[in-house]
Amino acid sequence: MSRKLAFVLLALLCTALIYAIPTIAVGCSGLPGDANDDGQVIGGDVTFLVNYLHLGGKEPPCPEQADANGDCVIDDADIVYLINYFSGQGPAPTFCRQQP
Ligand SMILES: [Ca+2]
Ligand SMILES: [Ca+2]
Repeated sequence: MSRKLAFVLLALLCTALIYAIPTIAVGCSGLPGDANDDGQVIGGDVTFLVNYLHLGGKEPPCPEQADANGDCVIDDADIVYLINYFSGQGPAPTFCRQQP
């Protein structure tokens, strides 16, 4: 099993735990890649994006943070981007830089 596949499976398995713990909305953390706005950029953000994009989960509370690759769109590329970042094979998340 590849490292990336193992990471995705682990993220999916953590879904139940994440949704079992109530969260308090306190505003945006300001961290690119923090899709669930919990103040950290960790595997839970991958889980959050998988749930949002494929399983009917909640919308990102701060959409600009969920756009991890900074291309101004929230899609599967952001999931892959975060996985690459966590595995040390990609750059850190960044914000969308819209053209003027
Ligand atoms: Ca987070
Ligand atoms: Ca994106």
